[in-house]
Amino acid sequence: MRNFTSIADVQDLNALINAARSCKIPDPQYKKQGEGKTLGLIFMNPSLRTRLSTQKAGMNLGMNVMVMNFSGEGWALETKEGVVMDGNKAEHIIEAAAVIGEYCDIIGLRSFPGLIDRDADYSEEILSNLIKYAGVPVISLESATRHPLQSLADMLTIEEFKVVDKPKVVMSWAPHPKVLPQSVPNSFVEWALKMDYELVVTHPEGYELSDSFMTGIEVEYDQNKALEGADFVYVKNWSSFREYGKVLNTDKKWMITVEKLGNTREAKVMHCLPVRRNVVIADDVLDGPQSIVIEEAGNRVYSAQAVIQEILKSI
Ligand code: AN0
Ligand code: CP
Repeated sequence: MRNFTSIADVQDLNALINAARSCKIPDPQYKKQGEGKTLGLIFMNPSLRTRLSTQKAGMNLGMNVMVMNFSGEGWALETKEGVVMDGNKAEHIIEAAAVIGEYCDIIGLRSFPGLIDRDADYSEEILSNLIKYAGVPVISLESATRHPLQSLADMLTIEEFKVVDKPKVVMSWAPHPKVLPQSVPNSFVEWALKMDYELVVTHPEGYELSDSFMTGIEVEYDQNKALEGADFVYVKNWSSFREYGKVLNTDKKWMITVEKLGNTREAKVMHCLPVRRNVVIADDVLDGPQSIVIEEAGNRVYSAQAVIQEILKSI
């Protein structure tokens, strides 16, 4: 593996999940795998889990890790080619990417969508320019359209907690006051589709994800019906793809509560975090025995470690 930006970069998904699982068993060999190599983590947006878990994964592999918060601390970046840079953007990504590539052996990038121009977001301008000009492998730390490290941790978590061979996994939209990316749900269905799961997506009308992610996936607009018999409920808000970047619905009835879980098979509840309590998921669910959100976040270290290990093999 050279870059890790989507499931398409993964040759053997089961092997990668097993590698992540193995990373949980301490092994002195790990520290040697990244010795002398530098991991640079570039954040255009805030982060808790991705920043700390990927940094920890690099440290577990004996790497030097540098983290830079670009927004506020870096120069304002131009990404369009051929422009006259007489506005307020001080540096072009052509130079910035190449320079970061001089200092790092692997680069991680977090770059959220602007959620205004759908075509620009879905063309993954920043991520693809970084890959083009950095000259070293690039890992997505959540891009405009995907969050593959999260999805890998999610698959690992489902594999660890499932009690039937083919669990029913329901991805449910939930309300949120802010405009959020489609990256996490896009990515989740892209990965879950490759697993042996019964996958159902539920959301209000108007929240259909892009066809390019949803082809072949069952949508049930009735949340209660979708939740029937679920083994896992993957909760997430996203903004509308069709009416791009708009909040169309804030109906509190979509919040995940203990009552809603009543017709599931004692479903485990997942969320990538950060989660707004009593807006997205009720307190009694998050504080109750069905929530596995902390274990899920814990798995972020091992999913990042397995991906970095795989990339280190190629450099
Ligand atoms: C981000 C999102 O929804 O994509 C990051 C989640 C990992 N969430 C928020 O901005 C609240
Ligand atoms: N789940 C996740 O990626 O969290 P952060 O945004 O805090 O990194």
